Amino acid sequence: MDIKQYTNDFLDRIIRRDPAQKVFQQAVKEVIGTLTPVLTQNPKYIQEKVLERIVEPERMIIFRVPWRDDKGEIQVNRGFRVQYNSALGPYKGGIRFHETVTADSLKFLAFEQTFKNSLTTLPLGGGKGGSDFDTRGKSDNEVMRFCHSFINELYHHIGYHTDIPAGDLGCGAREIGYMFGQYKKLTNDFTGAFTGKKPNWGGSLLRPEATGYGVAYFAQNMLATRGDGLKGKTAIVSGTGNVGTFAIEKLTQLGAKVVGCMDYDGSIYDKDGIDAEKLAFIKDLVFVRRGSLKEYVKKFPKAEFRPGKKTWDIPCQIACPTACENELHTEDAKLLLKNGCICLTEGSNMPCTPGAIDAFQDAGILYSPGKASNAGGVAVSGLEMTQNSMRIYWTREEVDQYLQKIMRDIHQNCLQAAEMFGLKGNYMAGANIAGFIKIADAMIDQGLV
Ligand code: 2IT
Repeated sequence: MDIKQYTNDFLDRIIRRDPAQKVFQQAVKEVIGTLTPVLTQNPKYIQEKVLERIVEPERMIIFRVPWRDDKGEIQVNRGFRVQYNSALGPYKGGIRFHETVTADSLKFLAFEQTFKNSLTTLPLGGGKGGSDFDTRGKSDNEVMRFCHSFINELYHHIGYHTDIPAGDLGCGAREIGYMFGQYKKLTNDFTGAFTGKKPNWGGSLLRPEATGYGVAYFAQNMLATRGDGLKGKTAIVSGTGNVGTFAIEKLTQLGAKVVGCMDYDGSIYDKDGIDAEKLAFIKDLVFVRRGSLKEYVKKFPKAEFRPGKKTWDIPCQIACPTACENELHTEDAKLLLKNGCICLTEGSNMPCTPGAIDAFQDAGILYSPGKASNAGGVAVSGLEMTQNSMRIYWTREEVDQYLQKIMRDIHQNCLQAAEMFGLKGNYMAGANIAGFIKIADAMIDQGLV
């Protein structure tokens, strides 16, 4: 069989079936494009129609979320949960609250999550959920009423052994708290049905930091393959949410100087580097005051605020996109390369467009896909589930040791899988291949379900 022809026909069918699902198509194309050697050596995956099965979520739930705002007016949002694949464990993945959330975007994120969770080495299936509700500009009471209404429907479908949501964009400890509270009220059951809980009621220490720290550890592992390290390197981190702030923190602790970051309003360029004091200011701004990075330059006037501008023109050696999908385009990649970037470690899910990835790979710099380098967050979610089952808490140091080991193992598994199939040093292929084989074999073992 001509494998190239088979995968091309397969992608055509996906596009014909759901022509409007652009980001999902993009994610599938990226994965399938790297599987040719695996399919060639293992015809069983074709015979068993694993590709055809893996691109269909096991279940998608779409529901109405009515709630009342502070003015007493009724608002109606749309809620979703994509229970994508449970071959390796219960569905696991975050909840995104943002105006851009659609069935397409969550199906793509759930697909990515399934591969990412497979890479974590933990027994986790893949899922994702959310709503087109935007937490920005809402009061705590509005957020609580919305979260309670969201759970009034979602609680039927989730559970400790079934589907364990966590946070994502627009959904942090506050939202998890309101959702967990309502879930507990409705089920009369205190279990670890959510992760990303606060540590005083079941959460794991280091869960907030885990994704960002994991990104920095992954970059460190990649650089080590070239006898290099983070010490003295200039770095850029695009987002300043949960992933970005903690990536800045760990990159700095490991010796890099982070000189730029961004939020919805624009970016900052701070040539002196964002040290611990400046980062504390950003964290307070983002997580407590929910303000804009514009304020950074009022406090630290030597830095520059660039309204509406992204970070990618700022010269750096290490770049970590941590904002959202398709935030880094071909022109941005070219600019980064021209300015001396040697390592691109994705912190968000699919932040680089296909053209940008090609540019990095053609230039031969270190490039890692989010499903490998941002897996630290969901990995510590997995550790939170373990602690909940055992009814114990691990110390910060214990969780950090596990996190470092998991990031090392993911890095190693990507390298090995890539090398085994003749694609040495290609982290994207390695992540897709290692993630795929584990899920595909489990699906075959479990038969047609
Ligand atoms: O994209 C992600 O990996 C997450 N939002 C975290 C998911 C989780 O279950 O911790």
